[in-house]
Amino acid sequence: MTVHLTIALSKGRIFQETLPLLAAAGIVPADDPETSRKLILDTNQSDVKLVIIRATDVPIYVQHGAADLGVAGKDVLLEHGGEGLYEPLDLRIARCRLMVAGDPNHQPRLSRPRIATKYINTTRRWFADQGRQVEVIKLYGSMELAPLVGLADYIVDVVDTGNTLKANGLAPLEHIADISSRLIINKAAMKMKHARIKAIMKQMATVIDA
Ligand code: PRT
Ligand code: MG
Repeated sequence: MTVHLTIALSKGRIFQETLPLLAAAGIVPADDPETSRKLILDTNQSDVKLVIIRATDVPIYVQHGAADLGVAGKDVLLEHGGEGLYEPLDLRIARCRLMVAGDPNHQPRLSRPRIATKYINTTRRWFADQGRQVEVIKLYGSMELAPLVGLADYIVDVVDTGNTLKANGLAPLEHIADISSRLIINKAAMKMKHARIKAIMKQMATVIDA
């Protein structure tokens, strides 16, 4: 019996850095999502296809079984909450840090400092756990702009080299979490397609440890 597998990936750094891991599992995409407009990509294996979606949508597709497997940043998984998912493998790719950042010389408003972020759940939790009262403002991108125009006192965002913060006169202030991408698996698929998924995980693990 052939087991069909759908793997959810976002294009950009996650797709690029997942390619060698897929290759280790014998899976090679038939198209390049950077140039193709297709949202479903065939692979060299007739029973495996890839769906190319926004990074924040990957856990949602896997949670609902629209994809069996996916690759998502821990930042995205912390924010999603992980419901309906197994997260068995740290792929150690697309690494960065989730940080509170701001202008180190800025005097925050005295009442509730405003934090702009796309990670509203993680941000609320971070400040609430420390008993700090803040107002969280949801943004969808370009968080670094918010402190420059007075929209927020601080931001919460992922930082890699720190060059983006620096170019905007901002600095990392508090370290919330180390981030890397994880293999995520739909809970029902893990049961129904166990042998196939276990084999892929094992083959991926050989290149992660190397
Ligand atoms: O771009 P889009 O809005 O579609 O979604 P996305 O930004 O969530 O996707 P993508 O592909 O950019 O990021 C996917 C995942 O890569 C994230 O969920 C993180 O887990 C991981 N990752 C690793 C990063 C970075 N490094 C990173 N540097 N994601 C984003 N950045 C951005 C950051 O937001 C900031 O704007 O790059 C800028 C900072 O980089 P430095 O090097 O200047 O510090
Ligand atoms: Mg991006």
